[in-house]
Amino acid sequence: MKRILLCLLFISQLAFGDDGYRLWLKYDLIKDVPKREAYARSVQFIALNGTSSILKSAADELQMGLQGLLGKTVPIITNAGSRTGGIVLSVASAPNAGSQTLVADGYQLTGRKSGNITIFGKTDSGVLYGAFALLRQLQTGQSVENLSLTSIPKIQYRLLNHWDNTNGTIERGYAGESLWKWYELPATVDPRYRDYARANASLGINGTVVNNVNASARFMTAEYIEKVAALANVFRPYGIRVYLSVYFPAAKTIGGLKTSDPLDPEVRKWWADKTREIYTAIPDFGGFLVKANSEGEPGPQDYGRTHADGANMLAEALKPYDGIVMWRAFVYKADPKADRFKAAHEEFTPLDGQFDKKVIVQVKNGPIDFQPREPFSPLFGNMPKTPLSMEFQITQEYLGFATHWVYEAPIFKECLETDTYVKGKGSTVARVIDGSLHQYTMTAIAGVANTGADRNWTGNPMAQANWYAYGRLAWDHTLSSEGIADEWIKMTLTREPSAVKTIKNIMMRSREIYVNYNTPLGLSRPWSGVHFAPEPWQEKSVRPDWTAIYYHRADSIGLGFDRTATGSNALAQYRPEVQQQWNNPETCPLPYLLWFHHVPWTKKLSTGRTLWDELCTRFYTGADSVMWMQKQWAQVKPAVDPAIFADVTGRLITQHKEAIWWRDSWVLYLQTYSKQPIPASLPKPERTLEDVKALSEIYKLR
Ligand code: BDP
Repeated sequence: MKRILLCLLFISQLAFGDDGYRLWLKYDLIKDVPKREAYARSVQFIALNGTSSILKSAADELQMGLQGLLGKTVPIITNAGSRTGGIVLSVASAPNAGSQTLVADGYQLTGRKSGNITIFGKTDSGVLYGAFALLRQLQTGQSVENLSLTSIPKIQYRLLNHWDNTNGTIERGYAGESLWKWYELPATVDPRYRDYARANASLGINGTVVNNVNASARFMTAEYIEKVAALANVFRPYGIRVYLSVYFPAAKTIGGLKTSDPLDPEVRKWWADKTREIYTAIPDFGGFLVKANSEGEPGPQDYGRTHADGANMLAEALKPYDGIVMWRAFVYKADPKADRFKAAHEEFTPLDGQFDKKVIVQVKNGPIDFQPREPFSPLFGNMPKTPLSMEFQITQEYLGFATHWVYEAPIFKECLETDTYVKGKGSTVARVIDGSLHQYTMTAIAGVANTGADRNWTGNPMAQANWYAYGRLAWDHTLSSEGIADEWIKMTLTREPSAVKTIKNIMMRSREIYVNYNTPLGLSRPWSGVHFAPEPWQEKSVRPDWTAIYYHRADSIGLGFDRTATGSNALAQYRPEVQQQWNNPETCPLPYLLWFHHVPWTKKLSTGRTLWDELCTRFYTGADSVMWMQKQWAQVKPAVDPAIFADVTGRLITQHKEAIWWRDSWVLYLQTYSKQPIPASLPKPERTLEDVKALSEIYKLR
């Protein structure tokens, strides 16, 4: 009877399938027996000579990983002595690190057939990252004999930003409630926090901002500091520091002061005291992230002070500690005549050189707001005296939430690899943020997290790849999107070569497909609301730059935002070489065309089609390509877990339906201006403009 029950339990687990919880740290048994045996010979012990909690995490992770991958318990010993055939963890520089000397959190893996595999790190964290790198070698089926691998992070602060609220909701979160159970903390510490830390450490992420940039002052109260300290205790052994988003007027709202003017001595004292209180509870606290005078959030300008005044006040409070201020540049005023594109540059470049050494200005990748495709922010390269950090969005606010499959590495790479030309050719955005262009004293990168309490962390299992890709690029922006996808697929989904190839192909094309049915040719859609339903017709809002028509500027003549000298002249914020690429509508690359030009409907483009025909073609091709994704995905069925397969299959059905919805909405709406027929080769939408409008209205209902 007992046997039957056990059997049933096993079968039901099989039927249940992979729930995605283990992310890319699955550590499933390596099926290739000769390979597994070869690995097993090289890793007969783990020598840990040290007691730090981070080194212990490294040894524990290796032991757990090897148990799963090789099916054997590898003992942790304190000293390898003359033994060979094991893994040695060593906090030291490798004897012959070659051309790359180990710095910061870098690691080096060395191994010889007859000796040991040594994981060198200059810091304990370096060893931890090396341990994960070694596991990655095994997980992706690479040899560990004659190992010689050195890797050094190009950016110093590699953070996730969580837009999580005290009530458990996540702003722009699509994977369930917040991971942080504020009501239970600090007494109850969910074991999941540790798995969160492991996943991040496996990528080299070393900091996390736990609360929303639209911050609650509650995080500055003793009650919440204690809760955050409990999280910090879990993250510390994984080399992850916690940071907090700041509600700028906290000195007034919870401190009881009459003002929150950053130049007021009492306000400054309040922040200094508050910071001391935080450091007493969290000795390795990372610092503050601030959204001020942005989208209705209060800030120093309420007192006639500048962003630099506000940031420097917090920097002063942090002076006795090893903490930093990350001051966001995401600002734009509700001015109907202004171009939101220009706002951050106008506001921040005059302040270059005025920020304290502890301040880094955090800039979104594009000048507007995480659009499916945006030109790079013109702030990059234009603040040589102020360290700038990059803010990417991993959560798919404008990318179809958790239903649409969009692999984001190409979005991140596209921005990082763009040339700003500020110091001649080769002055890429990546070189701005890794500090090499202006010799910044501090470098940072942030990704707005896509995690939530859903069992599989990210809602759509394929969105795990975006967390993964962000982390890998934060460590080393020279890695390729394709290489990262390859690793992730092998660690997470399958190692069957043709399935790996098929999935990688879908991933690599997914972003362009999305752009085609959503915002082709440089359209954008940062209008107000939930950022999901198409609403290109939206023309009323509390502010003009929260309407759709503000961005696409459709009229009887054409479409697009003229940002050349005849329009807002936002292009002037870029170097002449960049302007040259974009300021001529004849030569402007099509992906950026409508970002910079108001183009007549009948204008012939480089494709040989008119603007109108090209738009229609892209909307239709994009929507049809989701069917291609479906067909490709169907082919990998035998190679991936059945639960994951079914989950993604379902999401692709929804994605296709919604892609058609986006296509129809744009085409039917723009047609009221273009007055052109849909090209004969394309089928007509099966519904009217009224139908799609009604559909979008549903999304506004409570
Ligand atoms: C926008 C989001 C909004 C954020 C804001 C920000 O729609 O929820 O608060 O950015 O980054 O993309 O501050």
